[in-house]
Amino acid sequence: MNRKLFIATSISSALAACSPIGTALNNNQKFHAALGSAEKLNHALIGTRGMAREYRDGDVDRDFRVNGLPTPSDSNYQLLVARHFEPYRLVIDGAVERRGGFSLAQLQAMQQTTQITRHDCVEGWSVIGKWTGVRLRDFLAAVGPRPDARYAVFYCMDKDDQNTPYYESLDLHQAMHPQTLLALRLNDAPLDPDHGAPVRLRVPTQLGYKSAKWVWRIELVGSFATIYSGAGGYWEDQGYEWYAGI
Ligand SMILES: Nc1nc2c(c(=O)[nH]1)N[C@H]1C(S)=C(S)[C@@H](COP(=O)(O)O)O[C@H]1N2
Ligand SMILES: [Mo]
Repeated sequence: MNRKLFIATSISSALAACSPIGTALNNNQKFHAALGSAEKLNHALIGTRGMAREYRDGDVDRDFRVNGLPTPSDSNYQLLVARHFEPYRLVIDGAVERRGGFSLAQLQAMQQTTQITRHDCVEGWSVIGKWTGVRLRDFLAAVGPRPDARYAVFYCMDKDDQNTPYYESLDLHQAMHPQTLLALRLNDAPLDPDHGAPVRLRVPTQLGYKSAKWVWRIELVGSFATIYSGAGGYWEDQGYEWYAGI
C-alpha cells in the first residue's frame, strides 16, 4: 500500500513538472493540495524507514570540513574544554518520565555505535566521516518519552551575532531512526570543539543543518510552535524547510 502511494506520487510529480497535462493539473488547486498531502506522506515513509548509505574506512575524508556558527568562545565553554567536559551534563526534560542530566562518562558507558556516513550540507558540499556515539533511540528508551511527546528539541551552546542560539528538532520517528546518533567521537577521536564537542547530533538521513553541534539540552515536546520563532530550528526560523530528508 505504502509503495503504491509512493509510486503514484512520483508519477504525478513527474507529470506536474514536465508535461502539458502536468501544467493543466498544476493549475488545479485540488490536485495541488492532494500532491501536498502525498508529499508529506512520502517524507514520513522515507525519513522513517530509509537508511543512509554506510561507507568503508577507506572512504573516510581526512579533513572533516567545519561549517556554521563559530565555536562557542564564552567562559562557560572554555571552562568545559579546560576540564575535559567533566562538568558537562546533557539535560533531558519536558515530556519524559525520567528527567535528568547525563555526564559524558555516563554517555560513554552506554552502548556505542559506529557509522561511516556522508554529511550533506544544503550549500552543496559533502564529507564522509566516521562517527561513534549513543543511538538517540537508546538514550530516549533510558529516559522514557511520555505519550504526549511528539518532537525532540535540541538546544545548542552557540549563538549568532544577534545572540540567537542554535537549536534543532526531530519528530520522534526521526529521533528513533537507528542511524540517528548522539555522537561523541569523530574519526576515532573524541569530538573536538569545532565539530561540536562534547555531544552533537548526527542525522545522516537529513541535511547537515539537522546535525546540531554542542548540544546541552534535549526537551521532548508535543509542539515546537512556542519555541523561539516556532519553525523548529535556527535555520527553519529563517525559512529553511523543517523536513530536511535526503
Ligand atoms: N550548534 C550548531 N550546530 C550546527 C550548525 C551551527 O551553526 N550550530 N551548523 C549546521 C550546518 S549548516 C552544518 S553543514 C553542520 C556542519 O558541521 P561540521 O562543522 O562538523 O562540518 O553543522 C550543523 N550543526
Ligand atoms: Mo550546512
